[in-house]
Amino acid sequence: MALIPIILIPDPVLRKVASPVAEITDGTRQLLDDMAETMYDAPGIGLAAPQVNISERIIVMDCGRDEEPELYKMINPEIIASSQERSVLEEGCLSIPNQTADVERPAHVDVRYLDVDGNEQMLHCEGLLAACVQHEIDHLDGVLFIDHISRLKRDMIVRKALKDLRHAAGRG
Ligand code: GNR
Ligand code: NI
Repeated sequence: MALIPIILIPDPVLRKVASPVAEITDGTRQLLDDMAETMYDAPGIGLAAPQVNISERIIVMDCGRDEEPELYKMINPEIIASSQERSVLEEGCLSIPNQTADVERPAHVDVRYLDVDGNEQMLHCEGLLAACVQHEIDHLDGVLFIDHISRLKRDMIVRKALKDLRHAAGRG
Protein backbone atom coordinates (compact mmCIF):
# COMPACT_ATOMS: atom_id res chain seq x y z
CA MET A 1 0.00 0.00 0.00
CA ALA A 2 1.18 3.50 -0.75
CA LEU A 3 -0.06 7.08 -0.73
CA ILE A 4 -0.09 8.80 -4.12
CA PRO A 5 0.26 12.61 -4.50
CA ILE A 6 -3.04 14.28 -5.48
CA ILE A 7 -2.97 16.43 -8.61
CA LEU A 8 -4.36 19.98 -8.24
CA ILE A 9 -5.87 22.48 -10.67
CA PRO A 10 -4.82 23.77 -13.17
CA ASP A 11 -3.07 20.51 -14.17
CA PRO A 12 -4.29 19.48 -17.66
CA VAL A 13 -4.62 15.78 -16.65
CA LEU A 14 -7.78 16.84 -14.77
CA ARG A 15 -9.31 18.01 -18.10
CA LYS A 16 -8.54 14.90 -20.18
CA VAL A 17 -11.09 12.20 -21.03
CA ALA A 18 -9.75 9.05 -19.33
CA SER A 19 -9.39 5.76 -21.23
CA PRO A 20 -11.41 2.62 -20.42
CA VAL A 21 -9.51 -0.16 -18.67
CA ALA A 22 -9.07 -2.96 -21.24
CA GLU A 23 -7.73 -5.62 -18.91
CA ILE A 24 -7.92 -5.79 -15.11
CA THR A 25 -4.51 -6.84 -13.79
CA ASP A 26 -2.74 -7.03 -10.42
CA GLY A 27 -1.50 -3.52 -11.30
CA THR A 28 -5.11 -2.31 -11.55
CA ARG A 29 -5.91 -3.87 -8.15
CA GLN A 30 -2.75 -2.34 -6.61
CA LEU A 31 -3.75 1.07 -7.98
CA LEU A 32 -7.26 0.72 -6.49
CA ASP A 33 -5.75 -0.17 -3.08
CA ASP A 34 -3.38 2.79 -3.24
CA MET A 35 -6.20 5.12 -4.32
CA ALA A 36 -8.34 3.95 -1.39
CA GLU A 37 -5.48 4.57 1.04
CA THR A 38 -4.90 8.02 -0.50
CA MET A 39 -8.63 8.85 -0.29
CA TYR A 40 -8.86 7.87 3.41
CA ASP A 41 -5.66 9.75 4.21
CA ALA A 42 -6.78 12.99 2.50
CA PRO A 43 -9.51 12.57 3.83
CA GLY A 44 -12.14 12.40 1.09
CA ILE A 45 -15.22 10.36 0.22
CA GLY A 46 -14.13 9.65 -3.36
CA LEU A 47 -11.13 9.71 -5.66
CA ALA A 48 -10.78 9.29 -9.42
CA ALA A 49 -7.62 8.02 -11.13
CA PRO A 50 -6.95 11.29 -13.05
CA GLN A 51 -6.54 12.93 -9.61
CA VAL A 52 -3.48 10.73 -9.11
CA ASN A 53 -2.21 11.45 -12.63
CA ILE A 54 -3.56 8.25 -14.20
CA SER A 55 -5.92 8.88 -17.10
CA GLU A 56 -7.92 5.65 -16.78
CA ARG A 57 -11.57 5.04 -15.90
CA ILE A 58 -11.10 3.95 -12.28
CA ILE A 59 -12.69 5.38 -9.10
CA VAL A 60 -12.93 4.62 -5.40
CA MET A 61 -15.62 5.88 -3.03
CA ASP A 62 -16.57 5.52 0.61
CA CYS A 63 -19.53 7.57 1.80
CA GLY A 64 -20.05 5.39 4.88
CA ARG A 65 -19.62 6.70 8.39
CA ASP A 66 -16.48 5.96 10.39
CA GLU A 67 -18.28 3.18 12.24
CA GLU A 68 -19.51 1.63 9.01
CA PRO A 69 -17.08 1.95 6.11
CA GLU A 70 -18.46 1.12 2.68
CA LEU A 71 -15.65 1.07 0.13
CA TYR A 72 -16.51 0.81 -3.56
CA LYS A 73 -13.84 0.13 -6.18
CA MET A 74 -15.18 0.74 -9.68
CA ILE A 75 -13.63 0.10 -13.08
CA ASN A 76 -15.20 1.61 -16.22
CA PRO A 77 -18.23 2.99 -14.29
CA GLU A 78 -21.17 4.28 -16.33
CA ILE A 79 -24.37 6.06 -15.32
CA ILE A 80 -27.12 4.12 -17.06
CA ALA A 81 -30.12 5.94 -15.58
CA SER A 82 -30.67 9.28 -13.83
CA SER A 83 -33.77 10.48 -11.98
CA GLN A 84 -35.74 13.50 -13.16
CA GLU A 85 -35.72 14.60 -9.55
CA ARG A 86 -32.78 16.88 -8.73
CA SER A 87 -31.04 17.55 -5.45
CA VAL A 88 -28.56 20.17 -4.32
CA LEU A 89 -25.54 19.26 -2.20
CA GLU A 90 -22.46 21.16 -1.09
CA GLU A 91 -19.47 19.65 -2.90
CA GLY A 92 -15.75 20.01 -2.59
CA CYS A 93 -12.87 18.43 -4.49
CA LEU A 94 -9.45 17.28 -3.35
CA SER A 95 -8.02 18.77 -6.56
CA ILE A 96 -9.48 22.24 -5.68
CA PRO A 97 -8.49 22.51 -2.01
CA ASN A 98 -10.58 24.47 0.51
CA GLN A 99 -13.33 25.49 -1.93
CA THR A 100 -16.95 24.31 -1.90
CA ALA A 101 -20.14 25.14 -3.78
CA ASP A 102 -23.75 23.95 -3.98
CA VAL A 103 -24.15 21.65 -6.99
CA GLU A 104 -27.46 20.48 -8.47
CA ARG A 105 -27.54 16.97 -9.94
CA PRO A 106 -29.98 14.10 -10.49
CA ALA A 107 -31.02 12.88 -7.03
CA HIS A 108 -30.75 9.15 -7.93
CA VAL A 109 -28.58 7.34 -10.45
CA ASP A 110 -28.00 3.73 -11.46
CA VAL A 111 -24.36 2.90 -12.10
CA ARG A 112 -22.93 -0.11 -13.95
CA TYR A 113 -19.25 -0.97 -13.42
CA LEU A 114 -16.71 -3.77 -13.26
CA ASP A 115 -15.46 -4.89 -9.86
CA VAL A 116 -11.83 -5.87 -9.13
CA ASP A 117 -12.55 -9.40 -10.43
CA GLY A 118 -13.95 -8.10 -13.71
CA ASN A 119 -17.54 -8.98 -12.81
CA GLU A 120 -20.25 -6.56 -13.94
CA GLN A 121 -22.04 -4.89 -11.03
CA MET A 122 -24.98 -2.50 -10.73
CA LEU A 123 -25.47 0.01 -7.92
CA HIS A 124 -28.44 2.25 -7.22
CA CYS A 125 -27.17 5.48 -5.62
CA GLU A 126 -29.07 8.09 -3.62
CA GLY A 127 -28.15 11.02 -1.39
CA LEU A 128 -24.46 11.69 -0.83
CA LEU A 129 -23.45 8.51 -2.70
CA ALA A 130 -25.35 9.70 -5.81
CA ALA A 131 -23.60 13.09 -5.74
CA CYS A 132 -20.24 11.43 -5.12
CA VAL A 133 -20.47 8.87 -7.94
CA GLN A 134 -21.52 11.59 -10.41
CA HIS A 135 -18.64 13.80 -9.21
CA GLU A 136 -16.16 10.91 -9.69
CA ILE A 137 -17.45 9.87 -13.12
CA ASP A 138 -17.27 13.56 -14.14
CA HIS A 139 -13.54 13.43 -13.31
CA LEU A 140 -13.17 10.58 -15.83
CA ASP A 141 -14.60 12.92 -18.49
CA GLY A 142 -12.41 15.90 -17.52
CA VAL A 143 -15.31 17.64 -15.76
CA LEU A 144 -15.00 19.33 -12.35
CA PHE A 145 -17.79 20.33 -9.92
CA ILE A 146 -17.14 23.99 -10.72
CA ASP A 147 -18.37 23.31 -14.27
CA HIS A 148 -21.88 22.86 -12.83
CA ILE A 149 -22.12 26.30 -11.18
CA SER A 150 -22.44 29.85 -12.50
CA ARG A 151 -19.47 31.36 -14.29
CA LEU A 152 -19.25 34.08 -11.65
CA LYS A 153 -18.96 31.55 -8.81
CA ARG A 154 -16.59 29.36 -10.84
CA ASP A 155 -14.23 32.22 -11.61
CA MET A 156 -14.25 33.23 -7.93
CA ILE A 157 -13.45 29.70 -6.74
CA VAL A 158 -10.67 29.20 -9.30
CA ARG A 159 -9.14 32.57 -8.44
CA LYS A 160 -9.23 31.80 -4.68
CA ALA A 161 -7.89 28.27 -5.17
CA LEU A 162 -4.98 29.39 -7.34
CA LYS A 163 -4.15 32.19 -4.91
CA ASP A 164 -4.20 29.71 -1.99
CA LEU A 165 -1.96 27.32 -3.91
CA ARG A 166 0.52 30.09 -4.76
CA HIS A 167 0.72 31.01 -1.09
CA ALA A 168 1.10 27.35 -0.12
CA ALA A 169 4.00 27.08 -2.54
CA GLY A 170 5.63 30.09 -0.86
CA ARG A 171 5.55 32.16 -4.01
CA GLY A 172 2.56 34.37 -3.11
O1 GNR B 1 -14.18 14.41 -0.50
C1 GNR B 1 -15.03 14.78 -1.32
N1 GNR B 1 -16.24 15.22 -0.88
C2 GNR B 1 -17.34 15.34 -1.72
C3 GNR B 1 -18.46 15.98 -1.19
C4 GNR B 1 -19.60 16.12 -1.96
C5 GNR B 1 -19.63 15.62 -3.24
C6 GNR B 1 -18.52 15.01 -3.79
C7 GNR B 1 -17.38 14.87 -3.02
S1 GNR B 1 -16.01 14.04 -3.69
C8 GNR B 1 -14.70 14.76 -2.77
C9 GNR B 1 -13.37 14.07 -3.06
C10 GNR B 1 -13.01 14.30 -4.51
O2 GNR B 1 -12.49 15.31 -4.94
N2 GNR B 1 -13.30 13.34 -5.36
O3 GNR B 1 -13.03 13.49 -6.66
NI1 NI C 1 -13.10 15.67 -7.01
